Amino acid sequence: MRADHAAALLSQAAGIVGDASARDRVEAISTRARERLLEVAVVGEFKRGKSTLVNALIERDVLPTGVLPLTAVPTVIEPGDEGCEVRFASGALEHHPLSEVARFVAEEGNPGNRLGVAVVTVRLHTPLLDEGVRLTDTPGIGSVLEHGTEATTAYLPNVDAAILVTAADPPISREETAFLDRVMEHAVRLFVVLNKADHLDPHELERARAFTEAVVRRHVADQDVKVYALSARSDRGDPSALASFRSDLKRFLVHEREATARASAHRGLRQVADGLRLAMDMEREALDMDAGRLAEATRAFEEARRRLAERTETDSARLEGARRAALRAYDDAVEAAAGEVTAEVRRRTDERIFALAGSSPVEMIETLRAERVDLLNDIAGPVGERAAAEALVTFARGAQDTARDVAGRLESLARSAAGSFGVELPDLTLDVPEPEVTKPAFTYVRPLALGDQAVFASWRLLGGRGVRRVRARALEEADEETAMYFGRLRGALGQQLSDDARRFAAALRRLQEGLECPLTEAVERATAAAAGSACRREERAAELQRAAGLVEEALAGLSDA
Ligand SMILES: Nc1nc2c(ncn2[C@@H]2O[C@H](COP(=O)(O)OP(=O)(O)O)[C@@H](O)[C@H]2O)c(=O)[nH]1
Ligand SMILES: [Mg+2]
Repeated sequence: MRADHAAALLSQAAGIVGDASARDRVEAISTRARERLLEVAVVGEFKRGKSTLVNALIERDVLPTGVLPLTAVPTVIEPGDEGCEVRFASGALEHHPLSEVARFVAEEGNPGNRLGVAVVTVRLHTPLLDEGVRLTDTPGIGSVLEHGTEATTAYLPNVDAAILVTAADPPISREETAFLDRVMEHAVRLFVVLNKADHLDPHELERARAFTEAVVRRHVADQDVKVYALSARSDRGDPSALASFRSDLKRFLVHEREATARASAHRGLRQVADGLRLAMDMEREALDMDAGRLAEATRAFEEARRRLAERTETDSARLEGARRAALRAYDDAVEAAAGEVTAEVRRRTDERIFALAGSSPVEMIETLRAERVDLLNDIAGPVGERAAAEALVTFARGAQDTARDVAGRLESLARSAAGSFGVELPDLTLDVPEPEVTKPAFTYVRPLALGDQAVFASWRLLGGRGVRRVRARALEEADEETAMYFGRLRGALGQQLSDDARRFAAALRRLQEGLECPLTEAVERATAAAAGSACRREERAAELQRAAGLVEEALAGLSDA
């Protein structure tokens, strides 16, 4: 049975029963299932033709090609009103026309990412995007390749499919095969494109394709991966190869969309159905109770609800605790590596001072400052990323514990409600949310340096002693900036975790209300119905009977699918 048929039956049943909140939930579940976008990441080494391929897939030249991309800035392409949204590391948001994308994502327009861009989101309508797809053009493979499985666990699960773009010259690289291993761990559907087919003659091309396929299959044993040899550039090679890739990709996306939407809608709908069924059973039993017994059952239910409310109050505190534990994990990881990072930054600074020996003190300090952003991204970057990933994993673990607790207490509310009204406890499906953790948007930008140029200039007169002063000053700045790097990343992480915690608390609240509201309303309706005439009670019993039939039909449909 299709989820929308089950949804229609449940909505009708909720209408008969008079449970408006169940009807709203059914509506929300259907909308969410329809609106969820599939995430497709396009990865590969620089210059493989990723951006060219994305443009070919969306049939518009939106992304700059043949440019040096900024490693820290991914470009997200999703369906929406035409335009480009630039999010900065500072949190600021700007809107620009599509023609300006290059200004923010390419080294040329934004050298060293001095604008501090975190992510660029391009919106437009094209047939592929309107299927409900979000593409991410990643700047290079390093940004999706994480260190260690735990770290990747925090990032990759949200990706539905990855397109690895490689080419024959040079052949598939170590970084690219390392990426394949990650794909394996996370059951992400993989497509491999061997681009620039027009560079090879048919014989060479077939050999390159077979070689790439053999390498891929060695790494991704459980997927029957096909390697698509094609030319992403529309003015090169055989256009039918690109067309065939596009149609396979589209077929997968349409199918996957239906399957994932169906799976999540089914879980949600089953929960609504279980809640409705229990509520109806309670109300039916109540219709046959005498006033004294009904009052007693209601009191017992209220008591169970009160206990539930007490424990609910601690959820936010527990999530806040998980957030703090996450930041501690970050601090510990940074602290463990800080000595090494500082020493390496100093060593590289010294090397540069030696290389810059002919320059004046002012020039030397300015050059070292300008180079420090890259130096820190290089040395502190991977450490920071690992530490942030550890923090996210720590948070996710704490959030999962909280979710398990909520599920346990909802089961006990249902048990106590069923017990006091003397109805059989159904198998409850609780659509327990998974915490979604997001990697913080962070780009290190140069701090404002307040240098005293006159003092630096005067150091020239000191000869060898002047160089010593430059060195002392440069090392001091290097130390300060290393600490600043980790501090700013911590700030971005803390903010991100607060957002994640807030969203997760809301999801847990929805889970709880999904069961608590229908039961509470059922008890209220039962009290009202029990006070009515015998004739009205009979009518109500018949309505409940009819609604129960619809719920059973919906549940039967949801369980065969
Ligand atoms: N001959 C040929 N060149 C291509 C093809 N696809 C991309 N290119 C070129 O390869 C260069 C890098 O492409 P780009 O999309 O910027 O690569 P990215 O860094 O992976 O995003 C550009 O000059 C493209 O024009 C292709 O199919 N054939
Ligand atoms: Mg590119």
